Amino acid sequence: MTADLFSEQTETQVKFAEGALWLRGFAMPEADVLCDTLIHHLETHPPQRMVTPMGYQMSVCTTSFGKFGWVGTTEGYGYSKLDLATQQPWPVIPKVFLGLANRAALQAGYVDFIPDTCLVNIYEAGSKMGLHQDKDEQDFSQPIVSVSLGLSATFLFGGQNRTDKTTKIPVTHGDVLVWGGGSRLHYHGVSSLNVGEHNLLGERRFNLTLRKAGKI
Ligand code: MD3
Ligand code: FE
Repeated sequence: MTADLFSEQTETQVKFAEGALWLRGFAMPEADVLCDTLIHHLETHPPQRMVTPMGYQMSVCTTSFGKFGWVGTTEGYGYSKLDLATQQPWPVIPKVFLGLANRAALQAGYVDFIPDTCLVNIYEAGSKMGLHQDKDEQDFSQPIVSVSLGLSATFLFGGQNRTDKTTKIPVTHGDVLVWGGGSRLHYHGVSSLNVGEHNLLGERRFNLTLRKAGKI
């Protein structure tokens, strides 16, 4: 059973769980620059489909910026200082990403958020992300900032247990979500992306996930 509390929501700022804030359109002032930066970046850093510990390929393609990048191999999930495809360090997180993440976190009450990794998830029609927890980071007191660009998607936000009821959050181009505090370890996922065409990104959705993966 999935509640659909937010499909009628029009407020720009919605607290949907303890420590979690949905900032609708918060990234719109930077959205064109974010998209240009990402499209340019992907030319030299082709996104890859990571694998699950069971050896299944994910439907989402990923690449990263920062001191660390998120990787998935049959050895498990975690953070690597090197891009496994190129064996090179990841590129630095662009200042415009850092500024946006810091201001979004502050809006939710988290001061001085300085991410050390930015995961870029690329969804095409049919790509999805099953319910999971983000627990590869060292310090769960640090928030997570997620920026949605391109095609709209449905976030699924659950509870502390995989089988807890989920709430649907319809995220669109320019929306920012900040997660932390009491909901930092809640299960979440993304429903299968619908076919569509976005004027800046085409038939895709990009999601930036900015995190502090390392120690303080
Ligand atoms: C809820 N990515 O890469 S972050 C991921 O749209 C991931 O690609 C989402 O989940 C995506 O791990 C965007 C959504 C998110 C992140 C952390 C959370 C939701 C969360 C932590 C607690 C609760
Ligand atoms: Fe996640």
